[in-house]
Amino acid sequence: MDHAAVERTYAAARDEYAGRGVDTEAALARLLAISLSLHCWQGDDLAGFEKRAAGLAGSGLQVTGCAPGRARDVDELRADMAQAFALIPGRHRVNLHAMYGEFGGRAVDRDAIEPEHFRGWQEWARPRGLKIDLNPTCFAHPRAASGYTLASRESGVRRFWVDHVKCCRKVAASIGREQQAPCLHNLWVPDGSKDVGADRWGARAALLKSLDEIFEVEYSPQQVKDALESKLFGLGSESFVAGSHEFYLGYALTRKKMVCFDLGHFHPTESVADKLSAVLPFTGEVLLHVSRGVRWDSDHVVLLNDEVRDLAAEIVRSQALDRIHIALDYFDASFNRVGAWVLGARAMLKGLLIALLEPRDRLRELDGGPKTLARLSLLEELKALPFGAVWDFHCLKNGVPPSDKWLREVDAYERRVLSRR
Ligand code: RNT
Ligand code: ZN
Repeated sequence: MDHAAVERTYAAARDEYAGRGVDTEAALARLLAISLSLHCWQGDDLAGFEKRAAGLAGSGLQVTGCAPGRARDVDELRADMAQAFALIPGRHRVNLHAMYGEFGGRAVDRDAIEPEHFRGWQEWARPRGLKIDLNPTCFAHPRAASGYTLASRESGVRRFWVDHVKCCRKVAASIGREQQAPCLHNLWVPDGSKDVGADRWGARAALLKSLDEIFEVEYSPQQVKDALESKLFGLGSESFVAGSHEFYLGYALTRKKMVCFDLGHFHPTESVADKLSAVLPFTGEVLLHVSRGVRWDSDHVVLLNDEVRDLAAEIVRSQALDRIHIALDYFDASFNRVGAWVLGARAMLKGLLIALLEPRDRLRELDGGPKTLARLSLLEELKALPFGAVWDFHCLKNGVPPSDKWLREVDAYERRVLSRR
């Protein structure tokens, strides 16, 4: 479809939505204001740039696949991310992990990470209008090999990871100051046990103590916003996870932090979408890690499935878009890694667009009472409305290929760059 055809199709769609009381232009303006935080770790299978190649020891994370072209250094990773951003409409964010600092070939341990190690990223991000977020890396390290970090009952180990997270918050604050916008700092630790244990109390007491020590240092929320990411279970932590949802929810509510909901970190029948209206009245803001679990927390690429559509609908219905931060979190090495970024980010944005195109007032009128049939029929009808035409128009207007045309550019990049690595 050429430009003119996209515009014609859009004009028809716009009228159809208008007939249902929906302003497509307003929806697109709101969509453009939403930034996703794009996770750098999809580009290199979570390898990072530390001198010591640590593998993913003690992480419970598993990257599978052997597509060619994994980014091997910071220049390659930035080039790949830039290529992905060029195919995603809107202005987005870069989500870093501590292990992606630039350490100049030196062995800098995790408790010695400094803001200067992230200057290069800031210099790269600034002219591109990208804001940066940061995650401590409490895995892929010999001191995480036991499977315990902040909840470790070995005081040396625990102290080491407390110091690491303190370093990361210092870096995040410096990034936030420099970019004149908060850096979202999200903490996930793998801590837990593979088999039946007998001291959940001790592990959680240690985690609580570590968190309180970490957050003794206060930073302005203009610079850093802290989030805590829970998990139900992981590889190697099947029997017990110290940082469970209840633990972090309690912590976040009493210490005024954010919780981070990862879509892969709950029982498969639990809905993160449903949690937003339950938690947001009590917490200022939340962070989302949008991922796709296939049978388990498998971190598959995000697709526009019912889970993502429900989540997007709840984000939009909350009318609190600025209090809900959306990051992506998956790592798939089985196909083109740049394409995986683009596919997942576009799927999330499409979900948000569909949600923004809902006739909100009409739906609310039909909620509750004897109007169930009318409500369900309208919800069914909305699924058939031509959001794809609105999406394609949005892409063209924002200088990125519509429909699946972006694939050609990803293929060309693979031929030109990735396959030569
Ligand atoms: C792990 C968490 C965590 C990581 C990243 C790499 O289960 O989802 O967010 O995926 O920090
Ligand atoms: Zn996550």
